[in-house]
Amino acid sequence: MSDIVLVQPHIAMLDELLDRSTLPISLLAAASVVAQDHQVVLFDQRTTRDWEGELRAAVRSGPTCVGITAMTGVQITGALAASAVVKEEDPEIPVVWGGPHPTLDPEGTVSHPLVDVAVVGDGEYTLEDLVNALETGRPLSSVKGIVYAEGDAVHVNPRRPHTDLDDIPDPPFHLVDIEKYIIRRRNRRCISLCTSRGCPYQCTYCFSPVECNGRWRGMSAPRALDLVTSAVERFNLGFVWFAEQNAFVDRRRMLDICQGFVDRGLDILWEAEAHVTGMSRFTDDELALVARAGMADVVIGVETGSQRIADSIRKGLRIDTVVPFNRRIARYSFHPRYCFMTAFPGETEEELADTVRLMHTLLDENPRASTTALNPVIPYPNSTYLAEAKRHGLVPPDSLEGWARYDAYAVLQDGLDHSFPWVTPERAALLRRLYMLSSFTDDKLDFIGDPVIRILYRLYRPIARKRFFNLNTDLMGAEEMAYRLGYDAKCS
Ligand code: B12
Ligand code: SF4
Repeated sequence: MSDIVLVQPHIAMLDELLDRSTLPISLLAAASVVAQDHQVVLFDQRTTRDWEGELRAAVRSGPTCVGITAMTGVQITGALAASAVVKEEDPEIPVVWGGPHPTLDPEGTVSHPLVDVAVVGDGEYTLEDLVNALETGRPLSSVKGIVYAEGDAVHVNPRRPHTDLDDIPDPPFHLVDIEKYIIRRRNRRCISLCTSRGCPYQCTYCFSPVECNGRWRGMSAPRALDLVTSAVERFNLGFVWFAEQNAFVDRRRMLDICQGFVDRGLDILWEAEAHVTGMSRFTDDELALVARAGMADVVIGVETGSQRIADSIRKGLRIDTVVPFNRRIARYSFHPRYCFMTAFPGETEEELADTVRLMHTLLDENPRASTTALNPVIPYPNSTYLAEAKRHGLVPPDSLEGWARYDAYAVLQDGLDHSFPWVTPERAALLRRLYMLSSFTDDKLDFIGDPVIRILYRLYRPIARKRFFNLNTDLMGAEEMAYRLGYDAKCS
């Protein structure tokens, strides 16, 4: 029998296309404290073939609670399916949700009849405290960092202070068969690790300002180095994917970590996330050290080519600095991947063209650069962007089932004009086509496992690139079909 059962929902977007699933790092982190003195079992809908049968059996054995993680969007569908299984087997077992969606909307989350408790923010000590309260009969009102339902009433407890990342144990990797989660990056064995959380910026559409209100925190450099070194040695890794929002906040710490990788002779490549403004503060020598220390990929949110939109979403970015920044970093060995979005209220055709032109310039001037697909921005619960969207007529979902349809792919499929009142049917059709073409403009889909599809994709790339950058979006029948097939594969 297990004391605590954890469930990682399906992340449908990538599951069907990737050979391997990403490590369920959120659940591993959440369980790191409680796993020290409790039996914990983790089911992953992506990798446990009969997750439902195994979950039913585990629930029948009477655990203290079942914990499930969820982001807004399709993960909620899998999270609800798992919650339903628990309640069918034993309605008395508390179902606890944590992660970005319950953190953004804890009250909405526990208003659902299948969810009892929402954990807000960091889970390590809150889960431990909650399990302890459930086991000893201590009232839930004493557990900081949760929102819970009692009959028709919803109780909102005070927030727990952010976890000191130097205090927490390493992720309890023994809860998973790690070989199932070793993905290939640059043909090296890779898992994700997390050494910092939060972000100092205040982008209106993002989860981070709601969760941490501009507060970034990281493990000390020595602790981060030890975590990485031990995971690299234990799992024979050649690549580490830092599941963090902004690695370039604390310059000294970042440089100490990089110097540590070099001094320890760690033969690893890695990926991190950055903001143009923060990364620009690094001198040439410092960026050279970052490259020497193995940074192979850096993900950078630019979002738009329009200064008006950048200001309206509080991106904290001067758009005219992006091209010089890209030129400057072009001399280093790392590959920047720039993120862009569309479908902002009031976005004009000229502003959309500015975005496409900026994407073109970035790709043109740095052969290592790539851009993400041109995703529509999604108004997340309780974000400032949602408040803005409401002023433009948006009626947000009022149930978990509704939020489950709130991700870029579902919204594109439903029709952007259907989801967002400020998007006309013509613009919705244009944005959907731009999204599809932008998926082909560089090597972003090179991870596709099927070699035939990969070759077709590479052959088509130059055509898509030309059409995208000329804003020539009249799709041919085959492209439309590829889009539909791609969509179905992502979401089935
Ligand atoms: C790595 C990452 C991914 C990875 C893997 C995620 C995974 N879970 O396996 C990949 C690349 C697959 C991914 C995909 C996407 N992601 Co992502 N991702 C991240 C990132 C950068 C780090 C997540 C992470 O691992 N953090 C480290 C862990 C330790 O922290 P954590 O997840 O917050 O977990 C802690 C607490 O939340 C809590 N907790 C979490 N779960 C649970 C469960 C229980 C029971 C308990 C008690 C506690 C608990 O305890 C943990 C420890 O303290 C975050 C940024 C961020 N701020 O989190 C975005 C983020 C989570 N992603 C986001 C988005 C939007 C996406 C995509 C939709 C993007 C897209 N358009 O494609 C996709 C969709 C996935 C899908 N369809 O479901 C948003 C989610 C916003 C939201 N409203 O939910 C975030 C917050 C980015 C952002 N700033 O907006 N992502
Ligand atoms: S810079 Fe990125 S992580 Fe930070 S608030 Fe903006 S979107 Fe969120």
